[in-house]
Amino acid sequence: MAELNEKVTQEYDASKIQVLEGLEAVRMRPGMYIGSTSSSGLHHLVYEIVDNAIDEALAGYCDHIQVVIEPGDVIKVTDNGRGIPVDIQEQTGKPALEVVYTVLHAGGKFGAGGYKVSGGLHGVGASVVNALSDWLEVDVHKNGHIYHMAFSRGEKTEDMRVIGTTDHTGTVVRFHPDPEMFDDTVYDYETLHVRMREQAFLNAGLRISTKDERPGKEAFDEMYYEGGIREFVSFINQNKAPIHQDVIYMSGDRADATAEVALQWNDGYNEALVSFANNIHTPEGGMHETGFKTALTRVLNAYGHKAKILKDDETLSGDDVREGLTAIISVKLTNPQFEGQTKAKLGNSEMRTLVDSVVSDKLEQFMEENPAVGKAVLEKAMTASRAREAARKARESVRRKTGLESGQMPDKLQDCNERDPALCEIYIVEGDSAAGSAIGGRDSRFQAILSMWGKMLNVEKARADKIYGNDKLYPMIVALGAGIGQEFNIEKLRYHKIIIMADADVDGSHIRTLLLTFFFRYMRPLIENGYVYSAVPPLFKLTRGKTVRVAYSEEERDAISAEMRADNPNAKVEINRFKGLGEMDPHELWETTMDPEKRTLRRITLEDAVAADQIFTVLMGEEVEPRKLWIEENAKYAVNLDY
Ligand code: 1YM
Repeated sequence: MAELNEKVTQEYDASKIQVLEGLEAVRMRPGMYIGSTSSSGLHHLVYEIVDNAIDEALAGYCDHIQVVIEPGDVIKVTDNGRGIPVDIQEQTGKPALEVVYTVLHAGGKFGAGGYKVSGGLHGVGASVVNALSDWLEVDVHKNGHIYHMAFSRGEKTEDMRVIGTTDHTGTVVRFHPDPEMFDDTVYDYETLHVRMREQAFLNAGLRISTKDERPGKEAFDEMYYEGGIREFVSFINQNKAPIHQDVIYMSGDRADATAEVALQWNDGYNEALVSFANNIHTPEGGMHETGFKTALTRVLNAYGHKAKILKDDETLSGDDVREGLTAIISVKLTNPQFEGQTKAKLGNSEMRTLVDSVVSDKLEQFMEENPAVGKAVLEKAMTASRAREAARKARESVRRKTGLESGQMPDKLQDCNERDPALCEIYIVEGDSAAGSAIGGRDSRFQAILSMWGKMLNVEKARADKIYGNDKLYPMIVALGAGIGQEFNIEKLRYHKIIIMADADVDGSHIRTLLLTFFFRYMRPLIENGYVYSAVPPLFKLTRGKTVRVAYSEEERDAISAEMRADNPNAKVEINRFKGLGEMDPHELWETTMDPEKRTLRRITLEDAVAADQIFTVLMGEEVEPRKLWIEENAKYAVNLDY
């Protein structure tokens, strides 16, 4: 950050703000600007405001940002930067503050000579938050005065005026999301906390605090990481066993960009490579990741040969050298080009060259200076290489034995008639009696049932060669039809809805977590494409005379019970708790859990692969202590996999 900041010397000038288009567009199509109007869009509002504060930190003027959820789901963001400019902008005759909050795409970011580096996601910004808030107010502390201004739904409601004096500088923004625009306006503290923690890791030396002031939900966290992404790597590896003590850190820059890489290998089998461009997560990778991967493989092979750890004819693949690797790549550049379906891939080819040269120079040097680490890393990669070869052989033999390529389906699958994957669903059901009800109740035209039985293999603890040959997983791999791991091909997937149907108890939660771990590790595109769901069976059955209704939560149970007694408060409503799926008859199961007209499905998403990796590792990994702690903290079977 520091090297880059020094280059940002040009001072703000109100004339640099450009005027683009109107805010009605934002209210008409909110999804275009914040992705969606669901929970993710709601949280996005906060990130937009915070991004402006982080830009101020990147420019070197701010070192503390506070994010508070006030009672009533009001968000307050405070920074100690210079304060948004309040002088009159020539072009519009209005204070810059007003323009920033009422004109779409206004901001120093867009004209030449503004920030050299900017985080703001695809440049939306403060005015979008105003457009989508039923009220928003800003206090700017600057020149010894507090300037105040208020807005609503994109419009100004109070002119800028001085409301007091101050001894410091900074910006305070408070807003309430517009209930007309969002499905739900309740904020999730943990979501904000995790995101702010990530930003604190990415901006070494920036202090960010989060606070929940809502009654009954009080919380406070302060994040400050002197070591930046080094500490990010340690954090991700905290419940894993590193094979070398210190995180390896490398950085370098060119005229208009910087690149930083931090990495550490652990004794596990998974790769956790997380990349960012201008503090924006790039889950689809891009040029910076490509540069990293190519250089890493090349450097380790070259070092291995030079140090005579590898024989002349031995070469390690990229997958071999990345087994058990946790790495963060963070680049900051002037003109990021975001590409791909979700604009989550970095397209600037100069970043490939930059990251490649940083890793080539620095990693080679590191290995030369730390031969013990070099040896440990290479030995691990060589073991990975041998295991991969064993897995390939196992896969081939399984293929020959069971006719994977013949298209023959497993016995445990009751398939549907439809052949178009977009219309097909597969229910993965635990236990024979539940599977029996599901087979009896389903609509066999488009619903297939796969029954699973017994304890499934814990994939976190197994290597690929075991997984291919596993008798529990194998029928599922064949039924889904798309292969696994490196060979996974989503085009071949036979169902676009994969529905995990398990009881709402500890065992059900266990099987769900196991299945999701498996999908996460070996069929991740299933989750990324939103094809995985969890069925939501009812918890209660309410009977009054001949009327039977079901409820999916305690609140719903109470509401329905009251409703059923509306005409006669003394009427008796019998309430029973469903013990499990196996207890329901086929008709009941269809009516409550499988009928597309009536059922509820929870889509499993992977918004935060880092968080997912953590939960899976803690719940499934070798280390027992963190798992115990996690379970204690998270009570009963509240595995919230819906993040
Ligand atoms: C809690 C949210 O928005 N802080 C903030 C925003 C700006 C500045 C400082 C700022 C920028 C510049 C000069 C400059 C913004 N200014 C603009 C614009 N916190 C928060 N803090 N002086 C102050 O860009 O040169 C947009 S954001 F466009 F007016 F410059």
